[in-house]
Amino acid sequence: MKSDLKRSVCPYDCPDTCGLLVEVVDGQAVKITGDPEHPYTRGTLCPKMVHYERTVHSPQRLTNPLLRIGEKGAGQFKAITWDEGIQHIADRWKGIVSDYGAEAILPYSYAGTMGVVQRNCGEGFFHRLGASRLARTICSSAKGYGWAAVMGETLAPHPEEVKQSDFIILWGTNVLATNIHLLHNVREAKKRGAIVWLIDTYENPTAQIVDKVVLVRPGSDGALALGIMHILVREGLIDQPFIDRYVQGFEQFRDDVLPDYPPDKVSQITGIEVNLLEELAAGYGNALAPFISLGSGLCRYGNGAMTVRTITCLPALVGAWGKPGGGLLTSISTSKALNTRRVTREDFSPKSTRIVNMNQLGYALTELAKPPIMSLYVYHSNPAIVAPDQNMIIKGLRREDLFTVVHERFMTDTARYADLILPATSSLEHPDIYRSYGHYGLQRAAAVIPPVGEAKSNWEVFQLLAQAMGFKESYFYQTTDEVINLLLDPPTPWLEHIDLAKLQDGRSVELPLPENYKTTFLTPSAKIELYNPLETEPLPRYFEAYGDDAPFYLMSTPSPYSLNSSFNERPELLRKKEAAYLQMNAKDAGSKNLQDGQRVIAFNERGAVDFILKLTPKVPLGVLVTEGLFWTENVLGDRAVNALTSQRLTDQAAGSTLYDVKVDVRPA
Ligand SMILES: Nc1nc2c(c(=O)[nH]1)N[C@H]1C(S)=C(S)[C@@H](COP(=O)(O)OP(=O)(O)OC[C@H]3O[C@@H](n4cnc5c(=O)[nH]c(N)nc54)[C@H](O)[C@@H]3O)O[C@H]1N2
Ligand SMILES: Nc1nc2c(c(=O)[nH]1)N[C@H]1C(S)=C(S)[C@@H](COP(=O)(O)OP(=O)(O)OC[C@H]3O[C@@H](n4cnc5c(=O)[nH]c(N)nc54)[C@H](O)[C@@H]3O)O[C@H]1N2
Ligand code: SF4
Ligand SMILES: [Mo]
Repeated sequence: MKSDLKRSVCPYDCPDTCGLLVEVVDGQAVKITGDPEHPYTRGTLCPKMVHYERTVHSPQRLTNPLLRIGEKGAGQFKAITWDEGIQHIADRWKGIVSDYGAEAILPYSYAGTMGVVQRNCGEGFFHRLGASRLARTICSSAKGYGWAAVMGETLAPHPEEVKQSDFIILWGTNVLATNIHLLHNVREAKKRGAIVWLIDTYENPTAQIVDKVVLVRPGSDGALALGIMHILVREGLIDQPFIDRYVQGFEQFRDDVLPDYPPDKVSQITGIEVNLLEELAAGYGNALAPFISLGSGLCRYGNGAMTVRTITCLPALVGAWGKPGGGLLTSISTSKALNTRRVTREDFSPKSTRIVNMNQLGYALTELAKPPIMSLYVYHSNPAIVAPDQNMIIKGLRREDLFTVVHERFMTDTARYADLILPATSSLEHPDIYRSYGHYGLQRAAAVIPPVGEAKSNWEVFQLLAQAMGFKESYFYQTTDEVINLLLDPPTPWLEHIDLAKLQDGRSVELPLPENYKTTFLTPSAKIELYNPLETEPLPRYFEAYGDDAPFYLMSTPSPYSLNSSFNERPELLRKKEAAYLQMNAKDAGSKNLQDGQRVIAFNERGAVDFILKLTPKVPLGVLVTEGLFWTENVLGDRAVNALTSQRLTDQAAGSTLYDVKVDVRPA
């Protein structure tokens, strides 16, 4: 038995983008370890990926194209060949295009793989087809918008910076589950004496490792940030020389906005005691190098973009950007390092086609007209579980006249509703190149094992579809490696200074950061824009989230043992998640006459979902928490948590409002 050790990259939607070493025996991946030579992740992996080979070679992998033979959603299929499958799709699509126009076809994809080619190559195909476009805003578009309203295209701080900070705020992020390598850096800072605060809506698992926890009323963080800044100004804890040199609009902000947010008023809005507010503001204002790690939870509200914009103003007031270890990290954007447009091929689009928001798939499938959606093509996403308003999505997927194709590795809830399923490769079976949104690494990965069964990669399927639809553009007839090369050549300014040989060899390379990048503000004014004249609200202010007419806010947050709806194929990880629990404060349970361990139903105007009640002091009054997304086969009832969430969008950037949801609870 010959054993080979090959390099690869974790393909999942996680900021860490770890380097992997894969032991391959006879074409099978037998062991996965972290790559100790990876400059940032240095050989450690999370509990999900230490046995990635169990996902790759899972007995549940889809290995053949499948055609529906039973009712929609019943999960009855027969195996067909790839030729039959592709021909069937092309025939149906040609009919739909001639009867309704190509906009009656809707692609749906998100982040099953983060590889730049496999993730984006479908866009070239669907632009050429003239299909409706998908606004891919389920995750954190509002966060990106809020950051950019203040900082423009300024580069995010390197995550190693946090090691030098003496005061760290983990704001709306459960790094123990979702960003473990940042947590390593936080721990190192802590060893050197840094004080760490967590600001969240409940004591999430990361609370165990911090010094102070602030529980904020869901959706009210904007008011909290304004309250902190009010105190900073009142106490003179601002960095006036930094402000004079680098900040636009401080005086207006100080005089027109901050007086409206005194501590007692902010305490009422946020539910945070005035003393704690004062302590937090004093700690932040007196720190030598305060650092904020800002998660996405708080951006998924009706006021999410404004909340992020407001928090992003904080480091400017204390001059944190000018100090090693200071600043604020939301996401790292290195999209400009690659020629991504050479893969997404906007230029193939015949005209500006209709845009459908991915958070409103339910409406799109049930209410959209002129033309209605007659075909849905889902790849590397599982909207029946991850997207809001599950009942409306399922109503749409049940439509007899909707032709649904799902390209997947597993029989997900979405795949069950397909008319035709195509088996997808895992990341070990196809080549790609990976950027990261948590560090500055770039890494190319080759396929390290042959495809499992008859699985094909996203790019290979779009090539077959292009051929069957009669597309002649040479773009569609290139190998995956040739497409990767399009991204790298001609080299963007960022790539001019990296070790290309190392990249081609499959090792991670760090994109170089310019000197003084933390005080080089890439905004129209070249300053940090507290006042932004291009915004309809030129100055940040607080307004309320949507909420619902129900008593409890519902947080549906990530679990360490799954990633969105991925990893539900792993029995040992499912066992660690135990069950779909609904965490509740004992006092709230008492007033509802509910007991620990009891089966309950959370409900609102959109749906009803069964949970097992778990009483815990970690959740404050008026808040409920469920950790992890489950496939429906692993929950108690027939619906999962997104039957409760809404299709409403954020204030800016058309993001999801997955946490801006209220429910009531009753015994099952
Ligand atoms: N209630 C609630 N809902 C949420 C969230 C939440 O916190 N609460 N989180 C939201 C967030 S932040 C996000 S980003 C979205 C994520 O939503 P998605 O991007 O849909 O993520 P996954 O659920 O991981 O589903 C990805 C699917 O892609 C498949 N896949 C993996 N690799 C490939 C491949 O190479 N090709 C193909 N064709 N398929 C592949 C996997 O098997 C998996 O079933 O979910 C959102 N939904
Ligand atoms: N293990 C694991 N890792 C993951 C994922 C996963 O599902 N599992 N998902 C991946 C994806 S797609 C993403 S986008 C990232 C997400 O990662 P992050 O953006 O870092 O956010 P999360 O860790 O999801 O934590 C969200 C936190 O926000 C809190 N929160 C909700 N509402 C509010 C509010 O109004 N105010 C405040 N202050 N806090 C609030 C929640 O309680 C929760 O603790 O993680 C990625 N990594
Ligand atoms: S999911 Fe995140 S932490 Fe886990 S191996 Fe992948 S990149 Fe690393
Ligand atoms: Mo996400």
